Amino acid sequence: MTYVERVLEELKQNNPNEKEFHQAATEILLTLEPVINAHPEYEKAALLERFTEPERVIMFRVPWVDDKGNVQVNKGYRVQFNSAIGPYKGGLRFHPSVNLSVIKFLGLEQILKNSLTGLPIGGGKGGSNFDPKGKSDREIMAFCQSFMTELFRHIGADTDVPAGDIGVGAREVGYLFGQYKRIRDEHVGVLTGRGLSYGGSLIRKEATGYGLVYMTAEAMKERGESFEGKTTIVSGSGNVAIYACEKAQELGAKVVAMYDSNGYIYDPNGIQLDVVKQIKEVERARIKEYTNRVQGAKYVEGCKNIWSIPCDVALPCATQNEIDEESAKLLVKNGVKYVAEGANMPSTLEAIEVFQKSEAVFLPAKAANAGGVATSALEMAQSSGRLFWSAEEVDAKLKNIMINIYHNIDDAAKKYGFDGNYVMGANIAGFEKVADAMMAHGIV
Ligand code: NDP
Ligand code: 2IT
Repeated sequence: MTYVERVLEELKQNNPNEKEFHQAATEILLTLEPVINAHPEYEKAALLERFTEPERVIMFRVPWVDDKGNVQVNKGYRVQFNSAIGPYKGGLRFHPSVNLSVIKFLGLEQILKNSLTGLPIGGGKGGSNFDPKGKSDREIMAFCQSFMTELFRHIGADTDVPAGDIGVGAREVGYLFGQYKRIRDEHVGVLTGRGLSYGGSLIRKEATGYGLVYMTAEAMKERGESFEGKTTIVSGSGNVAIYACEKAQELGAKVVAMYDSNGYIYDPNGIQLDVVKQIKEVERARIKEYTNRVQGAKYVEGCKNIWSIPCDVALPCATQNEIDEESAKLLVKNGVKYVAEGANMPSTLEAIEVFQKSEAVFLPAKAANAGGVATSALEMAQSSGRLFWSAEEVDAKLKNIMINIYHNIDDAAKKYGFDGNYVMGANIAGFEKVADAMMAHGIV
């Protein structure tokens, strides 16, 4: 048994029932073998054992009162995974499926993603099993205030800087920030994704989706191609999906399908994004509504069959494991050329294997969706410097970062003899910097 295999085995034994965490750790650790073999000192320093164990896990009770006067109790989490290269950084997810395993998988991914951005940010993630769907603004506020009343003591602009993720957008970040400021009496960059009137950055809202498309466009350019005329599927219809769709359309793609957790819309004439924005961002309604407003579009109950629609480009932007082996095989059979992950871990391990064995270019989440957190780091830079950059400035920096990440992961894959294997390239390129910093810090 190799060092990597032993650590993975022990991780599974020591963290039973954390299936998402096991999945992310398996994907990462097994690809690090070449780096580990080149550095025997890592095993002596128990580097991988430390890398896969969060520095700190915070779990807390979140009590709040709903509109009927009933007391509700949710679970709150913050996993401060790794601060070797910078303060903990990563989003908060509010979704009923959130548990410790989900937050740990996201936190582990975040360490390497943040490293890939080239900016000084460590890895963390948090959230709650609270379900924002169907709640009034007052209920959302009550929940966010209670959540922050515990979280505030663990975070700080130089310690740990949360942001949004599923179920946490501008509204939630606003309530969370308001409560932090009230308790601490400090107007600082303790959260990113803030509103533009109180310290946020232009382009942060668009950054993950735009960044995903910038990287995919670079991969296309390297192959003498572009988005122009490419039939594209964007799953989800939240923050990442909407702005991935916007940028892909701007570059000439024909986006034909999107979904929410109830079902998908198929519009052979190309999705009208202003209609989706109105339904999702303004009305917070269901995507099904699209067919009442746009002629020729159809709605199909259930999400999975979206991947049976033939496409050139697949951009999964909803949630983990939304593409399983069967869906991956269908996509490949129908001739998909590019799969770029906007969501975190949207492909199962089996699906990744199918893509890797195919002709398709596969850009893994921790590289392809790094534009969001990279722009969060740009927001942190603006906060500390008391600056406000123009949209053009931030967008240019974002694009540059995404192009750099693409070439870094491409180079790392080539360096170890795995040309075109971007899963390997991303894991290795992200890990090298974190490993170097951890070794420099001694046994901590
Ligand atoms: P949003 O809450 O804005 O949107 C999530 C979208 O995904 C919604 O359309 C939602 O549908 C759908 N969805 C969520 N859970 C499921 C599910 N179990 N099955 C089917 N559809 C589902 O979140 P974001 O757009 O911010 O996040 C999307 C993904 O991108 C996540 O994986 C997140 O971790 C990742 N990500 C986000 C970043 C960011 O900056 N926001 C940065 C990098 C990655 P419904 O409304 O019905 O729930
Ligand atoms: O998964 C992610 O990278 C995010 N949800 C964004 C995190 C951030 O701190 O901007």
